[in-house]
Formats: sequence, structure tokens, C-alpha cells
Amino acid sequence: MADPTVPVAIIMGSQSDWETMRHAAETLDALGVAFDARIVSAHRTPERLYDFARGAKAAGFKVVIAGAGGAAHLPGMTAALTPLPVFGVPVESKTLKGQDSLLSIVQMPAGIPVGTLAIGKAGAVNAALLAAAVLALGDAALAERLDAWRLRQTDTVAEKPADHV
Ligand code: RP5
Repeated sequence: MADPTVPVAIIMGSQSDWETMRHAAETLDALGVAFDARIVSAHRTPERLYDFARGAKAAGFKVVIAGAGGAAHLPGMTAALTPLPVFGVPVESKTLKGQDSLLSIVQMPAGIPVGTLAIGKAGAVNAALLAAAVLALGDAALAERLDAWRLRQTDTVAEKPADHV
């Protein structure tokens, strides 16, 4: 059954990705955007991935944020199985510092797009901001909250650097 009150799905390949992906969740919280966070592994739970992605639109989601590390197939496979926009967050891996994650998410062949963000926390935060910007196109109140979020960010930037912060 579709639930239009939860427009964003945050999925990740492993519990270990939550340390990164929680920043997407916290950013959506700050903007008043409801989300559902789930562990969905392309490698370890392929049936769960298929069921989630095939049903995501009917479930009422409007945007999917998918975080994964290493040979990160989750965002691309999800994008292949749903017409919804998918934003991919490369999680920093231990061995290759997330460059493996970045390249395997960003380098999609033409035809199935994944909007790929930066490695790690910055990517998770920006994925949430992009998701909110997409939703704000049809939600004036959210557009105002997003503007306010940016204004607060601007207000935190000092004009001169301090020796001790
Ligand atoms: C990927 O493997 C996950 O997205 C995670 O980033 C990486 C390592 O997973 P764990 O071994 O920590 O569960 O599928």
C-alpha cells in the first residue's frame, strides 16, 4: 500500500554503512522530510533488493538514496529496477578509501542513471539535500525549509578565521 507521507527511502548495503548514511537521515530529519532506512545488500540479500526496488514506487517513495561500499552494486541495481530517481553515496572502504565505491557507483553505462555524490559523510548529507530539492519542486513548505537551512548554514560562516574555534 502506498504511503505518500514517507517520500524517501534510504537503503544501504550493510549495518556498517549506517555510520555514514545516518548523516543523510539526520539531514532529512532537520528538513522535516520523512524517510525509511533499511539494509538491502545487492550481494548478500539479492531477493530483498529485488523486492524493495520493484515495489518502491508503489510503496509511495519518490526518491531513493542508496549507500554502499567496495564493489558497490546496490545503487545501480536499484536504479535498474525502479523508475524512481536514485542517488548513490559511495561509502568509504577500508582498503581503497572509497575510491572503489565511487567508481563502481558513478561509472554507470548510458541508459540507467545514478546521481552519484561524494565519498562518505559529505555525499550522504548532499544526497539528502538533493532528495529534498527534488521533493521541494512540488512542496512549497519544504522549499521554504530548504531555503532556511541554507540561510542558517550561511550565517555560521565567519568572515575571518579564528586561532581557536
Ligand atoms: C558493501 O560491503 C556494504 O555496502 C559495505 O560498505 C561493505 C562492507 O560490508 P560489511 O562487511 O561491513 O558488512 O556491501
